[in-house]
Amino acid sequence: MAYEKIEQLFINGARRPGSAGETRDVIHPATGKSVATFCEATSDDTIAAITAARTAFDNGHWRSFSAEQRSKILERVADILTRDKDLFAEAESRDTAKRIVEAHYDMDDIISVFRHFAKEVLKPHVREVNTGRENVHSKIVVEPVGVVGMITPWNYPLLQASWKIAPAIAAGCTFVIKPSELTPSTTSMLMEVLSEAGIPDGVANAVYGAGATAGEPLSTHPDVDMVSFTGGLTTGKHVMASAAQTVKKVALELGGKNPNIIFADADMDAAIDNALTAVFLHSGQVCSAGARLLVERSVHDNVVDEIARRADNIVLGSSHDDKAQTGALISAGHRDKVEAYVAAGIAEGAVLRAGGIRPTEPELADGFFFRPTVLDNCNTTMSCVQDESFGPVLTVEVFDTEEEAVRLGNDTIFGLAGAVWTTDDDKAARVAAALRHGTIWINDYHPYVAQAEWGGFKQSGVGRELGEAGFAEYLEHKHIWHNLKPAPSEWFPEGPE
Ligand code: TXE
Repeated sequence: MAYEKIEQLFINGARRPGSAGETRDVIHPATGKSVATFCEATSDDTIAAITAARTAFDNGHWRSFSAEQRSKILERVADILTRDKDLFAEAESRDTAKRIVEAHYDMDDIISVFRHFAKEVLKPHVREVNTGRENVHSKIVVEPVGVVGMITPWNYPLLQASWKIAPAIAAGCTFVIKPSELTPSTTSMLMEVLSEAGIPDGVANAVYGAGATAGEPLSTHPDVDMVSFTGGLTTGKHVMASAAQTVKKVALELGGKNPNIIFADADMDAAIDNALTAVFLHSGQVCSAGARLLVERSVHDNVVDEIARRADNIVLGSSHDDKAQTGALISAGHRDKVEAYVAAGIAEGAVLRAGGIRPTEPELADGFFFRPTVLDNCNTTMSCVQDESFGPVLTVEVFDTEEEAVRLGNDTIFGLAGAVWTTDDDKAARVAAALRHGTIWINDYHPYVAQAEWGGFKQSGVGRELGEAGFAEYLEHKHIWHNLKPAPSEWFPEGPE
C-alpha cells in the first residue's frame, strides 16, 4: 500500500491540511535534520475531528457493527500491519531514531495488541443479576464509552496509540487521536490501515501539532466522553483538571521512577546484565525504565563497578548502524533536560561513575546523543532519585535489609513498575507483595504481554491499559431491569377523597 498524504490531518475519512495552513517539521534525532513536514492542526481542526467522531458515534451505523464484526476488523488491522511491517518500522525509526531492529520488535508487539483485543471483544460481556425477586429479569450489559480523545507521546508512538485504539475499536467507540508533534508518522499511517480494514468514516480521526492547541480540545470539549493520555506528569495533571470541567472519564499513564532491587543472593550475571537493559534500553526513554538501582551493601562495589564498566562500552549510533546498541534522545530540548538532571545529581552529592557527557565521535555530533550515565552514592532526598530523567541515567542506592529495600522502593510519588533479584523465592514473593507499583518483575526486567494489565499506582496514573481491564476502560456498564409483571407500587396510594 502506498501511504500517501499522511502528513495531512485525517478527519471523517478524508485527508486535509490544517485550516491555518501551518506546518511543522519532524526532526530525525540522530542527525538533527528534517525528515517530514506535517500539517499543524488548530483547535478548530481538532473540534471538527471531534464533531466527526461524535456524529459517527451517534448516527448508529458503527454501533450496528456486532462484536464479531469489530473483532474481524481488528484481525484485519493486524494482518495489514504484518504485511506492511517494514514500512511502519522504517517510519517509526525515522521519527524516533530508535534502532530499526527495535522498531521491528515494536511492530510485533503492536500486532499482538490488535489480536489480543480481537479476542477480548468476543468474550461474553452480559451478566445476569440475581435480584432475589420473582418476575424480574435483570442484567448488566456493556456499551462503548462514546467519543474518546487520545493523546500519545513520542517514545513508543504507534505502540502507545495501539494500546488505546485497539480496545476503543473493540468496544465500539469512536475517537480522535493526537500523537506527539515530534513523532506523528506511524499514527497517521495507521489511519489508512483502519480504513482499509473496514472502519467507517468518522470513527477514527487524527490531528497533529502542539499539545496546547491541537491537543487541548480533547480534554475540554463537551462532545468528548473520555480522554486517554500517556505522557509526562505535569501535562497529565493538566489534562485531568481540564477533563474535570465536563466530568469526562480519564485514563492516564504518566511514567515512573522504577526501583530495580538486587539482593546479595541474586544470580549476579543475570542481575547485572538486566540492570543495564532495564535502564539503558531505548536510551532510558521508557516509562518503566529501571532507573533506580537498589543494591544490597555487601555486593554494591562489585555490582556498580561492573555496571559502570559495561555502560562505558555501550555503542551509540544511528538506527541503521548494525554496531549500535542504542540511539539518540528524542530532541535537543530533552537532552538539555537530561544533562541538567545529571548536573543536579552531582551537585547534590552523587558520584559520577560512567557517562555524564555527550559522545565524542564526530559522526554523532549533529544528533541528540548522550552517553549512558551511572550516578552512585544516591539517596531518596536527591532530585535525581525522585524526578524522572527519561534518559540513560542510573542512580544507585544501597540497602542493608529487606525492609529497607521495600521502604526505599516505595519512597517515590510514582508506582509504575519495579523488579526484585534474588534466589530466595519467599523473599521475592514478600517484596513483590510489598512494592506499590503496577508491574513487578521477579528475576527479570521489561517483558510485558498484551494479555496482562499495564498501569500505575499513585501518580503513575489512573486506570489500566491492555489485559481485560484495558478493554473495560472503554466500556460503560448499563443495568437493565425488566419487570415481567408490572403492577402499581402503591408507594403513594391515592389518599381519601
Ligand atoms: O511530554 P508531554 P513531553 C515524561 C518524561 C518526559 C516528560 C515530558 O519524563 O521528560 O514526560 O515529555 C501532548 N493538552 N514522559 O514534554 O508534554 C503532547 O503534544 C493536550 C513519560 O514530551 O506530556 C504529546 O502528544 N495534550 C511518558 C503528549 O501530550 C497536550 C512518555 C505528551 O507530551 C497538552 C513521554 C495539552 N495542554 C514523556 N500539552 C510515558 N508515560 O511513557 C502537551 N500535550
